[in-house]
This record gives sequence, C-alpha cells and structure tokens, in this order.
Amino acid sequence: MSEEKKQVRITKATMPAGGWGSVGDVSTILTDQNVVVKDTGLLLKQNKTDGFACVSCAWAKPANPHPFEFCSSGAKATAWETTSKSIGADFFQRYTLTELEGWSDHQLEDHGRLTTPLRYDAASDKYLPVDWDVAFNEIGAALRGFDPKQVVFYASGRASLETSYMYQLLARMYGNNNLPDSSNMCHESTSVGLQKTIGIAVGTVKLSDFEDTDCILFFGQNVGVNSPRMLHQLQEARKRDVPIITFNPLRERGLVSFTNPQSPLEMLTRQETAISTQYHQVKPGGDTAVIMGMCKAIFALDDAALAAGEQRVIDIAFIQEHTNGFSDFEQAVRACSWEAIEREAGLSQAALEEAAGVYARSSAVLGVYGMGLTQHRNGVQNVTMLVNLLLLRGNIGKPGAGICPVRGHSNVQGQRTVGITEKPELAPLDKLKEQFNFEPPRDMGLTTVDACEAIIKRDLQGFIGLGGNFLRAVPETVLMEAAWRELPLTVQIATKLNRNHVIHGKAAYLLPCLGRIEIDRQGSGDQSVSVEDSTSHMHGSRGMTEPAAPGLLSEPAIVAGIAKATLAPNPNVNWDAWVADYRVIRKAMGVTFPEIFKDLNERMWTPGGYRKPLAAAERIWKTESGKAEFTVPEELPGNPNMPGGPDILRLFTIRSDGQFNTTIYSNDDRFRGVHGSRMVLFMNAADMERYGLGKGDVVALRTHADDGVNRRVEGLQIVPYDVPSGCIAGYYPECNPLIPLWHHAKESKVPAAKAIDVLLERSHSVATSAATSAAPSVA
Ligand SMILES: Nc1nc2c(c(=O)[nH]1)N[C@H]1C(S)=C(S)[C@@H](COP(=O)(O)OP(=O)(O)OC[C@H]3O[C@@H](n4cnc5c(=O)[nH]c(N)nc54)[C@H](O)[C@@H]3O)O[C@H]1N2
Ligand SMILES: Nc1nc2c(c(=O)[nH]1)N[C@H]1C(S)=C(S)[C@@H](COP(=O)(O)OP(=O)(O)OC[C@H]3O[C@@H](n4cnc5c(=O)[nH]c(N)nc54)[C@H](O)[C@@H]3O)O[C@H]1N2
Ligand SMILES: [Mo]
Repeated sequence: MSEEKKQVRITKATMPAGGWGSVGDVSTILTDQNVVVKDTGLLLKQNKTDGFACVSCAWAKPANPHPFEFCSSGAKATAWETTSKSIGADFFQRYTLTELEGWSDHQLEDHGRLTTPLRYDAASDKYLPVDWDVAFNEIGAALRGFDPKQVVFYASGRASLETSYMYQLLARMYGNNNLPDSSNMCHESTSVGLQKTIGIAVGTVKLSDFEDTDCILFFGQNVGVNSPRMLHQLQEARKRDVPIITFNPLRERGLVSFTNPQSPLEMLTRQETAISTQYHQVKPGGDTAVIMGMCKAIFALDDAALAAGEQRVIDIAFIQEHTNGFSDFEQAVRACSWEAIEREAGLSQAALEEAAGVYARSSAVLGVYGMGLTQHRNGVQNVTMLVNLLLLRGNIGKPGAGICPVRGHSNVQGQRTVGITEKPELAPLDKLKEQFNFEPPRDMGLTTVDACEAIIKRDLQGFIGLGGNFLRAVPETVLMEAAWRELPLTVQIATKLNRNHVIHGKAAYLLPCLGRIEIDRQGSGDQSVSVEDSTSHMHGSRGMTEPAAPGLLSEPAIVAGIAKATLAPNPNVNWDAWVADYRVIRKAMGVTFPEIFKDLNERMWTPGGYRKPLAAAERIWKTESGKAEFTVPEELPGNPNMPGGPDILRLFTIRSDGQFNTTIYSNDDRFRGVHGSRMVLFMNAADMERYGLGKGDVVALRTHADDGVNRRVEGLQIVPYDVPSGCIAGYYPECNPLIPLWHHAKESKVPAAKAIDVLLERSHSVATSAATSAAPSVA
C-alpha cells in the first residue's frame, strides 16, 4: 500500500475523561473564538434554573446543579455560539459560492456568526444582502406557487419548543406533514421501538434513578464526549460500587475513567474514577446477539434456580401481570445457538455469562444507550431487544430501573413532543383543527430518507431548514449534492455558515437567527424559551449575551415572517402577537397539549424542570395489548444484516471530542490521541498486518454494494487502534459519501451509519484535509 505524505499526528491518549485536558481544551476555544473574558461568567449560568439551557446535548439538568453545571463539550458549544467573530455582506462579496465549496466544514463555521439575510445571486455566484421583508415575500410567493406536498420543513433539534410549535403549524397550515427532524437520523429507532413495546416513544428514566440503581448497562454511547455531564451520575454510582457494564467496539476514554474537572481535590491529586467494571468490545451490529446471549444465560440461571428450588431469576410475577409475548420470546432465545451468538457478537459465551450474572444479581437496572444501537439496519430491533432484557427482571417502572436513550440535540425530544413529526398519528390534528380552524393534512409526511429520495428523483420543489446541515448529515453525499443544486428553492435559517448553505438550490435564501444564549428583545420585553431534556423534563431558558449583530431576528420571528408571507390570513393565528410575547405561544401550546404544557409559563422555571406524564414509568402500557411487549427478533444472530466476505470490512462512523455533529471545532481528537486531521481510519493491528499497512499509510474506501453506484472516499490515513478485527472506524461526516441511502433501519429509516460494508483500496490522492474530504464518482 502507498507510502505517502503524512500529516496526522498520533499520540498516546491515556488521560481520563474530564481532568486537566478538558480545562485546557475549553480555554483554547474561548481564546480562539474571542469570547470576551467577562462573558466567561456566562458558563456559570449554563443549565441553571435562572440561566440558559446548554445548546450542546440534551442530558438532564439537575434541580441542585453543581456550581459549574457544564462540561468541556458544553463550554465549547457556548464559546462557538457566543464568538465575537462574525461574517457580513463584505465576506460574501469576497467569495463566490463555488470558491466556498472548497472550504472545510471547520473553516466555514469558524468565520463566525451570520449577521445579515442573504439571497443567492446567480449572475455573480454570490450571496448578496436582502431586506428581511423582501426575502419573506419572495419565499412566500414561491411557496404559494408550489405543490405543498413537494416542500419539506426540516428541523435540526436545537430550536426551542415555542419555535418548533410554530414551525409544525406553518407546515400543516401550508398543507403537508413533511416535518422530518434530525431525530430521523438519530433516535427514531428509539421512538418506534419503545412506542411498540412499552407504549411511549421516550425513555422512562429520571436523574434520581441513578441514585437508586444497583447496575448500569451501557450500550453504544460515548458519554465522555457526547453527554459528559452524565459522568457525574456515573461517578457517583461508581462510588457506591454500582457495576457499570459497557458494550462498545471502541474503548472510549470516558467509559474507562473520569476525573471530575470541577472537583479541586480530584484535579490536584489526579484521582480518577474507573467507570466501567466490565468492558465488552462488541462487533458493530452485534448488540442483538449480545442481548440474546445475556437472555440465554439468564434462562440457564433460572432453570438452575428452579431445579434447586431457589428463588427464580426472571421476575415471573411481573412478566405475568405486565407483559405479553413472553413464551414466544423464550422459545426464540432457547432455540438460538451460542455458536451463532458468539460469532455475531464477537464476544465469548463466558463474557456474556459474566455480564448476565451481574444483571441477574441486581435488583434495579438501568439500560443506557445511544447511536451504537439505533444507527443500524436492525436499529429498532436492538432497542426492542434491550426492552426484552429489562422486562425479564421487571426493570421498567420502578425506582433505579428503566430504559434510558441518551438524546442528541438539546431540544430534539421536545421538537417531537410539540408536533414536529412526519407521522400524522403522532400529532394532535383534531385539536389543531379545532383550535385554529383549518383542515390539517392527514397523509403521511416525508422522513429524512424519504426527503432524500424525493430530492434525488427531482420530485421536491422546496426545502426549508430550521437549523442543521442536512446535506452534510445525510448519507449518499454525491447523489445528494448533485440533486440539491436542482432544487427550485432552498431556505436556511441558521447561526453559522455551513456546506448546506454554499451548496444551494436555484433560488436560495440564508436567514441568520439569534442563538438561544442571546438576549431576545421583543415588543413585550426580553423573551425566554423552553426545551425538553432526555428525561422528559421541561426547562425555561433565558438569553444572556448581546446578539451577535443588530439585524438578527429570532427564530420565532423568522418562522412567523415566512408564515405570514405564505399563508392566507387566519383570524385564529396571530403570528405577530406570538412573536411579541412568547408567553402567548406557550398558552396556545397548553391548549393543544393540556396534559403536557398546561401552565408552562410558570412550570418551566421549576428547578430541575418538570416532567411530562410518562405512562410506562407508572407501569401503564399504552400498547395494543395493554401490556409491555416482548418481541421476537426478526433477524436472529446468524443472519448478518449485510452480505459479508473475507475482504469486506465493517465501517462504523464516530464523533471526535472536537466536533458537534457537522460543526467541527478542531481537527484534534484528544481522547483518541489523533491530532491535525480527521481523514483517518482506526484499524486493528492484525488487520493492518493482513493488509500490509503501517501507521499513517493512506488508503481509500469503497462501499461494497452492487447497485451500480461507486461510493469512494480517498485519502484516509491509518491509525492503529484497539478495535475488533474486521471492523474499522472513521469520522462522521467525512465518511458519509460511503453510506447508501437504502442502507437504513427497517421501520425507523435511521441511516445505518454504524455498520457499512466497505473494501479497502489504494488511494488515488495523498491525505487530504480538504473541504469535501472525498472525491467519489458515480459509475
Ligand atoms: N460533543 C458532542 N456532543 C454531542 C454530539 C457531538 O457531535 N459532539 N452530538 C449530539 C447528537 S445529535 C447525538 S445523537 C449524540 C450522539 O452520541 P452517541 O450516542 O454517543 O453517538 P456516537 O458518538 O455516534 O456513537 C456512540 C458510540 O457507539 C459506539 N458504537 C458504534 N457501533 C456500535 C455498535 O454496533 N454497538 C455498540 N454497542 N456500540 C457501537 C461507538 O464506538 C461510539 O462510542 O451526542 C450529542 N452530543
Ligand atoms: N455518518 C453519520 N451520519 C450522521 C450521524 C452519524 O453518527 N454518522 N449522526 C446523525 C445524527 S445523530 C444527527 S442528529 C444528524 C445531525 O444533523 P443536523 O442537526 O442537521 O446537523 P448539525 O451539524 O447539528 O447542524 C449544525 C448547523 O446548525 C446551525 N445552528 C446551530 N445553532 C443553531 C440555532 O440555534 N438555530 C438555528 N436555526 N441554526 C443553528 C448552524 O448553522 C450549524 O452549522 O447527523 C446525522 N448523520
Ligand atoms: Mo443526533
């Protein structure tokens, strides 16, 4: 293989998560982003009842917060949003959009906040300033000319409950349910799987369950980077000697050990808490097999207990009273061979028995998980398998137990709650009809994958993006980028410039908005907003810093601007009154969703937030049978979900600690010891030897699929890493050109970003740090 230019620097990453490393990291980004030093007091207001809800992850915000209730990831997100760097009309005068296409994700966003509304000018190939009213009127006129079914209203999980409520109403009054959300690429497997089995679409766990639990199972979630504040709960659990059993193909630093950067004593004495008591490096996609194995081991323990006349290991009283489908599930588990389980899980029977033994001895168990379960062809099944495991011992609906999907964007769960959904049955359409006197559309809307299919088929006319970087986050980059340019209209509401703006539709508008941390001044005074966290608690959030520019509008104002210019006037919806005073929006939300949002104006300031009603947490099962459902996995171990072969490697895409999704703060991945480049592949030493590769060698990847599309990513440098043999890891979004659009979860349609079958090839180019980081072609 090629011996080419090396730019990546690989160091030994031995520091614990948290610790001095994270402090250094935070000060670097505060300095780089020129965050005014007096504003760093801002961090003290992060996730506090009288402060602002962090714009990074959705993890729960406690009622009695730590003095510094933020983590290095949250501090970076705050610095990135409150940066004093900004770009205005002069910036866009300097560069054509074709030139900007050559910029990296990092370069585009690093220039700072967008400050002025822009409209694409084809003659100069530039974005030129446009007045807000002109932009709204032109967008409205275009939308009125389109077939409403051919327009998509995407949302990226960050906008507040208030904005999101207005946005879904805009789409429905316009005439569609085309409301895909970033959760379509994320925890949709959770929403589908949990709805089917326990009758609610969200987790059942709250923070106090971490105090009451005596065992935590941790599947496919990188807590040290993606939800670091949860390390406090894990550290406290470890201090009580609670076992934490982790399943993850990579040994992630945050799951190995943690030093609390907010504890002076721990920092000075360099104390570390070991987080995982067992660490099982499962093969990507092997979790259904893992859980099958654990259930099989539990049935064996139960058989032995029965034979010895001892107390049973499964909770038979719970199973009889609360569940349906147990005997079919039991049969399927008993019929499944250990040999098949071991092969698919990549773990031994002994290892799975060890994990099951701890589970069987524990009386209250939490099942925590993330993208490692959901972003697979069998992502929904992975989730329902975890439910099966928990149900076996009654571990849902009692203190210290439950299922805990760790959500991504800070309000992604809340957006679904207020009606941003393509599934009409999940929105209170009758209520909306009565409240606003219009006929809501009843047909199924487009998911993210459906929207991509429609765009590729040239069946879509307009795309409105409430935040996000859709084009960069979705699979099938090459076909998507080509089709995107032919969209008649793209409108992006955003804080920072990204690739989804420089690649644009024929008519294109870029509308800059206030971020959540900024003071939002409207007619009735400074406004607050609300969000929902991963544990279904609602919180108020107040902006604290001066807006990045005087001309910015708030997200509610932009949604209202588009709505007024697009829809026929409706006396029941006074968009202006909503924008003038967000309390009025919250009142309307309370009318639509009385059980959840009644008195939101007062309740949103409850310390620690207030929780929406969750039937399953009370052991009320809103399923068809009225019981919690055991489900038999459709794909038993032994049916791999993609055809394999000796030369095929299974790629899974991961995040570094230098990014928030497609926002790339830096090219360094401190926890994994990689510096200076994201164009890398993490590979097992045995595989490197098999392929004759050395550290830093440059290769290309091609997707193994026989659909006639050539999907390639060039210029990836090899990093030796402790990852199971036959599997490799690469970064998201750089590897997205390798994911076929059809390669998504059944039922939930979440792109299967964690198990892509690829072939390793000689690279045509040296290592790149380039914008697109890929030059694939279509055969
Ligand atoms: N700092 C920071 N915070 C973030 C984000 C960010 O990019 N940066 N993104 C936010 C968003 S939108 C989301 S959804 C969450 C994502 O947070 P996570 O759910 O943690 O998502 P990932 O980091 O993509 O992957 C999680 C882990 O899954 C493991 N994994 C991969 N394949 C498998 C598998 O088959 N089985 C198992 N058991 N494990 C597997 C990977 O090694 C990785 O450690 O984080 C949110 N928070
Ligand atoms: N291969 C692979 N692909 C993946 C994943 C993976 O693990 N692997 N993960 C998937 C997941 S879990 C997700 S959630 C998606 C993420 O997909 P998206 O949510 O679409 O992408 P982000 O990168 O979070 O969006 C970043 C942009 O949001 C805008 N923004 C930031 N703050 C605000 C704000 O306050 N208001 C507005 N209006 N705009 C704002 C900025 O312009 C910024 O450039 O990607 C998915 N794609
Ligand atoms: Mo996500």
